[in-house]
Amino acid sequence: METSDDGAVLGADLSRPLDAIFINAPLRDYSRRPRVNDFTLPVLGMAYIATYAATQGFNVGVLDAEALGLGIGETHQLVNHLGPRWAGFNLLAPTYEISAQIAAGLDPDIMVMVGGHQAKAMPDTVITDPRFAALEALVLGEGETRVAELLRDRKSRADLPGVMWLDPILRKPVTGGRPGAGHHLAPDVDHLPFVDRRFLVNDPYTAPDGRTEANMVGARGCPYDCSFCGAAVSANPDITIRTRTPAGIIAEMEALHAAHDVTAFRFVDDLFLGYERFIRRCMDAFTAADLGDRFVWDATGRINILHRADDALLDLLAANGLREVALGVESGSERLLTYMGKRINPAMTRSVVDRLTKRGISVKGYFILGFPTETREELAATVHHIRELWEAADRHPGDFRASVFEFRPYPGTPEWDRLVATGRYQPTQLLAYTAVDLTAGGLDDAMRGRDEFNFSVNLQFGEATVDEVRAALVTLSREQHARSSSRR
Ligand code: B12
Ligand code: SF4
Repeated sequence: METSDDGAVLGADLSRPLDAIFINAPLRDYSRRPRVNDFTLPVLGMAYIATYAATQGFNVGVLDAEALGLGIGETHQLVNHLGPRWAGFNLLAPTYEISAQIAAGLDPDIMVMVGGHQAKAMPDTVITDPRFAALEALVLGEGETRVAELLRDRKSRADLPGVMWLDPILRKPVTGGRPGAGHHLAPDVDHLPFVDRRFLVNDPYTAPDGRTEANMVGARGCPYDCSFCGAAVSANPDITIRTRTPAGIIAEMEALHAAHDVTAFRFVDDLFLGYERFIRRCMDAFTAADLGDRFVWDATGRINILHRADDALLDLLAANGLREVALGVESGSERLLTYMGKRINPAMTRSVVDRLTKRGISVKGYFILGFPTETREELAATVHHIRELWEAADRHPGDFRASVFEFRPYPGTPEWDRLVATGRYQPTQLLAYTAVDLTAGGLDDAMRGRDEFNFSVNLQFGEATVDEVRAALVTLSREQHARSSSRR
């Protein structure tokens, strides 16, 4: 396998006809304002699909236009130049517009397939969008096995569950599926091949501390229903929640270590440390494999679950190499946390951060500012909460990092439905995501690394104005940046 001449399409053999290129759209048109952050997480979902398709004999590649900082024109020209049979898109709500513009620039004889959260949330809108005129298949949910079937034969879409297209005569969306094909909706995560890293721009990569790191998926789906979240259970009725066997997870870690000398791993799942029985099973296996002596790893978790965990379990997580756990703290207001359906409160968070950082486990907390119904006082409570969590961590070996976002609505989520039901917002307004430059044209060091996350629908959802929300976001991000720089 090779990359294309300019190295943009990864994993495909360009000397043979291409079956498919999977395109991750850029978040904005980088030909207008260049990308200023230099790191982004890998597109594991597309790499899973490409890996599986390659094992079925197809010649496929991945074009991660976000990671490469490509413009819209550059992206479709590159695909047209290579002329694959299919082009595939992972549609996320904020990248829908740009994906559609790329699709509109493709040669009409390249067949298009789409998947991802936005495809699932608004399938009819996507299918009838004239820019997706070449769309042959919209795949709801996890794509590995259905994509391979489509590459084998476009007509298989009639047999596949959760695959939609536009009836050419009636001009109406149609859904395929025959009895007995349900297994396609939840591929067996223990039998999928390990992600072939040749499809990824930046994984494994060398971290500033010199370690080689890789990202992994250990579980799929989340049983919680946080009102804002694209991964919320009610927004993903198709997903069967599954965890991989600890033995399979360890085997992938060992394979990455053997092939690339990876010693740090990051589980980017919706929720990895999601329930106690799984955590215990996994930690028993990690202990038996002596992972804590050789590797470190980061994972997503839940405050309520870690709050219930006893000290011995937290000790075991630390001993097994848990370096940083990412937690959705979201707000310092108990009322707002209840409104979001978080099932946590600020006192629980304080206790969990204290108990983890005491053991040398760092915490990355995610926060949302400007949430619907948030009062100015509640916004101030969140700012205060972040500061007290910083102070708590200052007393301990583990660190606390705050990652702060402006609220954005995603279709399909409970919060989206609640906003639309107020009658105050039209879906088109809620979908009008625009990139916001908080980096002063790339000069502000503190905001540069987070540029990809600074986009907004520019609507006021709580009591504070959009400008007030952004001012708080910039203040907190700068403080965080200063703290991180001084700890290095
Ligand atoms: C890692 C991650 C990233 C990475 C990689 C993103 C990527 N494009 O793959 C980075 C950091 C780059 C990222 C960026 C963003 N992300 Co993100 N990200 C995630 C995270 C945590 C895990 C994704 C993952 O690897 N999952 C595991 C794999 C196996 O699943 P998957 O990616 O969903 O892929 C499967 C299916 O979706 C489908 N599929 C995927 N692509 C395709 C393509 C075709 C053709 C087909 C048929 C099927 C198909 O098959 C795959 C295999 O089963 C998710 C959380 C989540 N629930 O997924 C959020 C999530 C997907 N991200 C989200 C968002 C909003 C973004 C950003 C727009 C946010 C931002 N900047 O603030 C940007 C988009 C930039 C971009 N163009 O990539 C939202 C999406 C919400 C929504 N309704 O759109 C999620 C759900 C987070 C959340 N909880 O709200 N993200
Ligand atoms: S915020 Fe986290 S816990 Fe809540 S639904 Fe999303 S992934 Fe699950």
